[in-house]
Amino acid sequence: MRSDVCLVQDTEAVYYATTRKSLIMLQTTLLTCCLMLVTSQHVFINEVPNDESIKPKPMLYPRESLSREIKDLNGLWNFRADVSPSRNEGFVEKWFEAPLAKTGAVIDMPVPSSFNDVTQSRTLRDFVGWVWYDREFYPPAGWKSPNVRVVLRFASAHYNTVVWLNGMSVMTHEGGHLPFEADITDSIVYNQANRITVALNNTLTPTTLPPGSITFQTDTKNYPPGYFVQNVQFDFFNYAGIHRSVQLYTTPSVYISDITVTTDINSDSGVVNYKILYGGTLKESLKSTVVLQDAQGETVAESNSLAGKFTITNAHLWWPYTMSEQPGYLYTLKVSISCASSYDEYHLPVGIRTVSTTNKQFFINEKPFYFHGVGKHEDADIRGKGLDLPLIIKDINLMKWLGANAVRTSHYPYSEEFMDQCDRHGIVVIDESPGVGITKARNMGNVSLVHHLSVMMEMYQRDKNRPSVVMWSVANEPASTIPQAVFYFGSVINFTRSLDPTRMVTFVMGGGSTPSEEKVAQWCDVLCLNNYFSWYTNSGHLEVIELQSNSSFWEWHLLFNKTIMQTEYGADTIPGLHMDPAQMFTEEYQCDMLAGYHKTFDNLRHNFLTGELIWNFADFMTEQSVKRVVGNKKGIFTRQRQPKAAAHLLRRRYQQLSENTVKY
Ligand code: GCB
Repeated sequence: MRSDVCLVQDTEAVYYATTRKSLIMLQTTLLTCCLMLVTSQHVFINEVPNDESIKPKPMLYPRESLSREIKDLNGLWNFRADVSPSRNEGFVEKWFEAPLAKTGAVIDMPVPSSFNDVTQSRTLRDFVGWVWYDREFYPPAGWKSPNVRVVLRFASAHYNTVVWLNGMSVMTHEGGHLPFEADITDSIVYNQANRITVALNNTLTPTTLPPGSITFQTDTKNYPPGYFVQNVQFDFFNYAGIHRSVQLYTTPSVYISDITVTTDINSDSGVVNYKILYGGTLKESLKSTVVLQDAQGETVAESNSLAGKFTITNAHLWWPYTMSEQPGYLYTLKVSISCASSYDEYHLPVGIRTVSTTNKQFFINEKPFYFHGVGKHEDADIRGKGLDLPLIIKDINLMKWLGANAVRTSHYPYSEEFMDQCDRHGIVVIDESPGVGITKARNMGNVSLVHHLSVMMEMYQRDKNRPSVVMWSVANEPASTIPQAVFYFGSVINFTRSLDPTRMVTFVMGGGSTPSEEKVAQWCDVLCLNNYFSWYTNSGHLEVIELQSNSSFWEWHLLFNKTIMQTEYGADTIPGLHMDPAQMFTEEYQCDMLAGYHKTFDNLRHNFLTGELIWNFADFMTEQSVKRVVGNKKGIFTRQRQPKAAAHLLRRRYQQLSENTVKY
């Protein structure tokens, strides 16, 4: 056994390891079959492989209604890191069988939060391996009914998670940033405390998303016993923990399991296509009501059918906030289903809008849309990547203060609460997968590919009904010029497009990509470019920016004949550091660098440039390295969300762009 494997393998044993192993074998076989079907150079996986991990797992966001209750399990949980050399003690000693406090010392750990920065322990900050959480809860007595279904949901936990209820395994999940849940109706016990135990492992391997690796050192002259490091292939701290809410929610036994909405425009009318699925065992005939209400609660369309199409005359379209005095307009789709024994009701916000591109522009509702916004991170002092509602609201307010109309969820899907805000405020989202750092051929094998497809499926399931999401980004800065990238990314892009033909699909290219060597860009709707002229190349030479960015844009456009977006540009800046003439790392340099790029943007935005996103909205934490001074400092805001000089410069620009935008 490779020694790194034990960091991600549990010994409960065999259960998890074998399940994963057989899954991987099945995946490999399926992919081999798909590969054998390849008849021409560019044929990829055209349909969803018949694989459990890639099958749609409908998962409606928990919402209270007449028929649904929610019980929050956020708060302080018991916590212990398994610091044993193998990191496997918890599984060997079956910590899930008893309260954690009985098998060793525990500390209080807030949920949601990353665990890394809440204590003074360097070991915990940099910990790699299994950590354990547990807590108890009492299920409300009213839930004890044959007609109540109880679901345990984690909105996200990073990275591999195993969950037990009262010592029984109820679910496992691979990957951070996306929700997972299990029906625990039959495992929950009434009139007594129930215990949830969670084991969570942050180890990244060549086949995780994002990928990583572990280096072990056995040279005892230079390294302490058991020394190993986690290598990451991306530029942010690998925060871990139960990052988003843990909730119990109920549905009736026959329940609405999924709703898919797509929208269209037909001259002045808005079109809402919907499809509703239900779960549970139906013994009698099912009645359904589907009502579309406007923002005032007036019914504008209704039906008794589980799938259909509403045409709304003089519809209020969903507009980005820079394009309308009434942006982010949301209707509500009120769905109810009933049979003799059961009634369920779910309310889904719906925005009517269309998205399209040409080789020069991006369109929302058939009107040109120019993205001027930010690339971000979910990142803050103390809680790391843990969900933080005050921070989300502050960030949305700062984005509007700036005049930013768009955000890329670099480099993973952000919380549902953040996405809700974008829907409501009319902030346009490029929804990016955790496919960051796919930089080596060994990250593009079959196991990686199947996992990537399954992540795209989970993202699509979670965000498919959000009007703010206009484009899926399947990856950030992968090695898209190597031969393996052709099948890998061709498949991921094709698969994503087949899931969702109503939105655009792209991936983001790094500064190292050259148009003539690029192998994946041909399948993107928008060419997304990251580059750092005068920073990583020609450092300190602001005079090259305009020329180099202009030449690069033209070269890409002429070769691929597609519209282009600048998805990253920026300079590390220590707040309060000043120099005139400007030098790298000063506030002046950041301003001058941005201004250099802006000249090119202004020359090309009436041509084929479709947007500009600053890197980064705020300073963020990274691994320690000689290139980073306590994190990446390319924020135009500090990590505490205070403006650097560049925030004011960008605000003037974005506000001006907003004022000059036609309103509908
Ligand atoms: C990039 C990456 C981003 C980094 C950034 C930088 O190209 O996409 O994750 O943080 O450069 O600051 O180096």
